[in-house]
Amino acid sequence: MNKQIIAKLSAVKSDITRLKVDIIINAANQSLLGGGGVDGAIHRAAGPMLLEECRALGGCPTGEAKITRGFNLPAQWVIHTVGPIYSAKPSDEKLLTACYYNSLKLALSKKAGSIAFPAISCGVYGYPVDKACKIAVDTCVSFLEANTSSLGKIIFSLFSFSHEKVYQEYISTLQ
Ligand code: AR6
Repeated sequence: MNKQIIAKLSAVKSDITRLKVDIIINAANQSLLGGGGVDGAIHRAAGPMLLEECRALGGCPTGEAKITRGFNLPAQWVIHTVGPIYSAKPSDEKLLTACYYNSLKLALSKKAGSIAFPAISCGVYGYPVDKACKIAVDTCVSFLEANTSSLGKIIFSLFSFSHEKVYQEYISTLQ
């Protein structure tokens, strides 16, 4: 495993709405019109202009991603992606992988130096965090390997110490 790539990854217990990164990722729903969890927190912190910009996007299918400005957030951009509702079927993994891949592609198009992901689908959508963590980290590593020296750092912003531990332990197995 390429050490320089692993060094770009970190997992921290944090409120993603407070991170001073170029782009944060939102775990949204297909309407893109806000909701609870991290989606609600991002809309509250960004202010009402975010909802206005989201309204013009016309929703987003599961696994895809769309970008808006960050408005009052410290982050300049928000990438909204829609994770799968966990069903224990093989399609879950495909769709969650697509969320990370499509978000990373958009981040690359903005030449982002730093981006932060929440644990997409691991709240209301019920995805087991150990499975979701592996998909998140593996997809980011593959993307960085295929697009060397493109993106700067990738932060996994976790909302609990238990989730932080799952991510940190998995990342440490890669080194
Ligand atoms: N910063 C970082 N992570 C957070 C924050 C925060 N401020 N707030 C919550 N989390 P969820 P989902 C964590 O439910 O499962 C929404 O209503 C949270 O602890 O936000 O993809 C949408 O509109 C969990 O680990 O997203 C959709 O309807 C993770 O973020 C639906 O929920 C994701 O939990 C999407 O469900």
